[in-house]
Amino acid sequence: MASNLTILKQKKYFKLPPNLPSYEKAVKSFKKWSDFEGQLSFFKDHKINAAYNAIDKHIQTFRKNKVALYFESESGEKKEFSYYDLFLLSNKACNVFKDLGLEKNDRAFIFLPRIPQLFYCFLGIQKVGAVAGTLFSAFGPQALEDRLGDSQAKIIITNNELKERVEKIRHKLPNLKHVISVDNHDFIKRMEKAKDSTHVAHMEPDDYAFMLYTSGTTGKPKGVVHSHKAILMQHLTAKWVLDLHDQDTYWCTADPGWVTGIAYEILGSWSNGVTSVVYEGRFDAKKWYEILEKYAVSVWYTAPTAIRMLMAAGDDLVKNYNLSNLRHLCSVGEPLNPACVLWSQKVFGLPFHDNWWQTETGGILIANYPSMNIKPGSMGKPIPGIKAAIFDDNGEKVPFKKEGNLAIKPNWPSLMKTIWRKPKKYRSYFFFERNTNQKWYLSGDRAWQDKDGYFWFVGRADDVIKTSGERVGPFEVESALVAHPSVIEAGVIGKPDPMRGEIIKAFVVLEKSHEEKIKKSGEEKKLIEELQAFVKKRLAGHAYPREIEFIDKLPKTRSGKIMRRILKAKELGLPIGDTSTLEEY
Ligand code: 6R9
Repeated sequence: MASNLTILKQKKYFKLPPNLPSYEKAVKSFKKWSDFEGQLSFFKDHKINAAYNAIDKHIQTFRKNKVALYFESESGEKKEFSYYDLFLLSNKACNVFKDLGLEKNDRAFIFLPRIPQLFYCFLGIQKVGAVAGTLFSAFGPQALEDRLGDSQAKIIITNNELKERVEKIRHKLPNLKHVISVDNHDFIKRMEKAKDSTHVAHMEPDDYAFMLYTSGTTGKPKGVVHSHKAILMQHLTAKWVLDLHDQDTYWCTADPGWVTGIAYEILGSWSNGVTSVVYEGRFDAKKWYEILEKYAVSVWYTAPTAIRMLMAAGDDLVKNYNLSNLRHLCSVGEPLNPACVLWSQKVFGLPFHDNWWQTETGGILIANYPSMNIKPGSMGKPIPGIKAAIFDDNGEKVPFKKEGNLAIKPNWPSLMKTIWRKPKKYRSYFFFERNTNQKWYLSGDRAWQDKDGYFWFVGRADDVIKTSGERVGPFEVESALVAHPSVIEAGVIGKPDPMRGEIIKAFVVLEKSHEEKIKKSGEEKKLIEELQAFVKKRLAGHAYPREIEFIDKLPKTRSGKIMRRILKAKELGLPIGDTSTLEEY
C-alpha cells in the first residue's frame, strides 16, 4: 500500500529549466482556457484544424527540416521523416482520401500496426475535415464489426495482412465504401500521383476531429468523440507534464489504437515540435533499452505494466546501456506502484512521474510535474485550470483522506464532445453537486485526496478491467465466450495481478453435453485453450481470459444481471457484501 509519508524530493535533476517552473504560481494565475489560445494556430477566419496545428504550422519555422519521426520496424528497418516530409505525405493522403469520396464529418478508420502510414493517414483524414478513428491491430472481426458498424465508417485503411479480418465482416457494413491496403499497388500509385499540396479543412473548434471506442461495464464499446480544439489541452499538457522541449527526443511507447498514442504521439507532442521515436515491435526489455540508448531518448512516456516488466528483467540488464540522455520519465494507464518509482530512481537516477486521465478526458488531468515533489503512489495534482474533487454517492463532497468518486469540473478544452449516437450515455457522465447544483464530470474512478492536494487512486467504481493498461469491458469478453457452442453463460472479472495490474478471469457455465464430456475425458485444459484462442481471434489478442473456471451457475440479480462483484469477492476470498438483490444462489 502506498505510504503518504514517503516524499521524493525532486532534486534539480532536469538538465533544462522545466516548462512549468512553479505549479502553485501557474494554478494561481490561471484565469481561463481561452487565454492560452495564442498557442494554437488559427486560420484567418478563426477556424482551426488539429492536423495543421500538429504539423503544418512548423513548416514556416526553423523546424521545417527537423526530424519529426524516427521509425524503426520490428525487423530493424529504419526510416526518418522531417516535419516537411509529414506535411507533404499527409497532404497527399488527404488528396487521395478526397478523391475516394471522403468528405467533411465522414468517419475514416485506421487499422494498422505502428508504421509511418498510420501517422500520415491519421493527419490526412483530419485535413479532409473527416473524423479519424484508430483500431488496435490486435482486433478481431467482432471488435472491428462493432466499431466500424456503429461509427458507419466510410473508409478503412489497413494492410494486406489485417485486411482479411475486415473482409470477413465487410458484408455487414453497408456504409463502408473503401477498404484501402497501404501495401496495395493501387494505393501506392495514388499516393505517388497525388498533389503534395492541399486545402486543409477549416473547422470550428468544436467540430469532430477523432474518435475512439472504449469499454464500459455493459453493452458494446462506445464511440468517444473529440473536437479539433482538444489539441489545445494536449499541447499544454505535453508542455507542462511531459515537459517537452525542442532539444528533446521523445518516446511514447503507446499504440495509437489507445488514446495516449493519439494525444501524445501525434497531436500534443508534434504540436510542441518535438522529435519522436516510434518502434513498431512489441515489448522486449532488451530491445527497449536499445531504443532508449540508440536514439538518445530524453523524455519517455510509458505504462506501469511495461515498467514492472523492465523491473522483472533485472537491474543487471539495464547497466549494459548508456541511458544518460534520459531527462524525464512519465507513466499513465494504471496505478503506478511506489516500488516502480523507487526502482526507476535507483536504476535511471530519475523517478517515473505518474499521471492520470481517460479516453473521455482527451488529455492529462492529474499529474506529477517535474518541478513538484513526488509522493510515490499518488497520481499528483490537477493540471492548472482543472478542478478535481471527491464526492460520495449522493453528490456531496467528502473531506480529505476520505475515499469517494473522482469528479472533474467541466469544460476543459479536450473533454469529449459526445458519445457517438448515444447522447443519453453522454449525459450519464455528468451529475449535479448536491448543495450547489454545479455540474461535474464523473470519472468512474474511486480515489481520495490528501491535505497537500495530491490525489490517490483506489480503483474503478464499475467492473471495467485494466489489463496491461488496456481497457476491456467484461461484457465484450462474456459475449465472445457465449458465441462458442460449448458456452451457455459467462461472467468476467479483473483479477489483481502483480505484473499486468489485472488479468481477465472468466467463470463459464458449460452446455450440459460438453460438461459431461469434459468430466468424462478430463479434457478441461484443452477446452480452456480452445476458448482462449476463440476469444483472441474474435475479439482481440489482448482481451482474452488468462484464467477460465467452469462453474455450475453464475450469481445474478433478481432482474437477471450477472453480479460480477460477487464473483470477484469469492475469487479474492473477500466478504460478499450486500446480497439483497441476489437471486437465490
Ligand atoms: C489514458 C487512459 C482510463 C482509466 C481510468 C483509470 C485508469 C489511467 C491511471 C489510472 C491509476 C493512473 N488509469 N491512468 N489508474 N493511475 N495514473 O488510460 O485512458 O484507457 O480510457 O483508461 O485507466 O481507471 O479511469 P483509458
